[in-house]
Amino acid sequence: MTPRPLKIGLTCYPSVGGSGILASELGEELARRGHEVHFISYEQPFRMPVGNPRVFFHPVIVNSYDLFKYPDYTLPLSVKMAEVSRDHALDVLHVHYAVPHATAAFLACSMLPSARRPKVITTLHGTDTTLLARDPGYGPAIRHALDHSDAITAVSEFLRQETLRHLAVTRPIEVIHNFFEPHPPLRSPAEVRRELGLADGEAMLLHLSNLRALKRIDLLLDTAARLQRAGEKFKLVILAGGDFAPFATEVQRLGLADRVVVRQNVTAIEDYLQAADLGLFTSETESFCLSILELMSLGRPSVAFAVGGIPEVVVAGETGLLATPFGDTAALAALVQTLLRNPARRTALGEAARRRARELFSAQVIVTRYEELYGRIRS
Ligand code: GMT
Repeated sequence: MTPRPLKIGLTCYPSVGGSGILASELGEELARRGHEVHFISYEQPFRMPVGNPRVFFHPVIVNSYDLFKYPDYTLPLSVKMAEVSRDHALDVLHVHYAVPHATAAFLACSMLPSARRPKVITTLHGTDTTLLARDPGYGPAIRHALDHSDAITAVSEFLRQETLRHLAVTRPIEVIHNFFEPHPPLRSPAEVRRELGLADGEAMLLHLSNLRALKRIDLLLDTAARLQRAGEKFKLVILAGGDFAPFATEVQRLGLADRVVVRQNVTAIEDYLQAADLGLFTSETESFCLSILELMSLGRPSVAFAVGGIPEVVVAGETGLLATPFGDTAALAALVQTLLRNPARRTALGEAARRRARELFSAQVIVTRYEELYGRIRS
């Protein structure tokens, strides 16, 4: 039976980060399925669908006051969440990344008469519990907000376990993995490779991230330097969701200036995913690693360290290659080399990755699970 269309509020960080991207893609898919979607954030989310009559954006205005040393976002966010819930009769408020969204949802609901309260779902994405939940200044507030959510989901089993380890939450945590639904690329691989200055026979290694400290860009560059010393022909293309300038000196020092190509805040990522030969990631932890899934969806395998939830996404040796222990860039570079030298293996891993992405991490599978969850908590 087709569920009746719902009015759904989605709250996330708008900047380039996996949780905001996931929320944006979820909004797009929910709208496609006939639901009315209301994004609430301080800026329009980076990949929020535009021009869809069922998608709305409600900005949170944060004023600055001399009397505060630190600006506060949680209160204006909660007021906006209450306002949108009331004015649009939201059925569900689905918040992405617990801090501060789950607390803001709790406050918003407290401001509404009980008949007007939407059901609250908190989706945990990673550092909201692996890092912030361990901070005594955040932990109790996060646990309180989770205990008052109508449902909690985590994007991997790893994250579910970590959350239970760091926070004694009383509600069950359901694992609903991330999904990715690629848009058709706008340019051919040849056009993209030309734009990036790739010569014939040069492999394209692709890294996508927000460049935060835990992405370990130092190890990424070290791996590239090892491949260069080994005589491999490649360019490392970095789609950066943050400022790459702090790494420019290291690129020069390692003699990688001709090898590293950086593009900032790219939206048509499918063009680059399709042009890539393989993905390369050096994070010290990831609850999931949406970027690896993005590559898998276009049939491209990745090489990464076997940390956090990455082994739930990548079946080592079947849909990508994973190195251990974390930090062993010699091992990581060796795995990259095996794929650079064996295009047939690369293609086989990539095709298996594409199948796995479609079978386990597609919108069809995952968005349906969110819809079922919305239906369950409302009944
Ligand atoms: O938790 C974070 O570090 C932020 C978050 C983000 O917004 O990018 O990243 C997490 O959420 C993504 C989407 O669910 C996951 O793919 C990332 O693995 C995860 N990052 C970490 O766990 C470090």
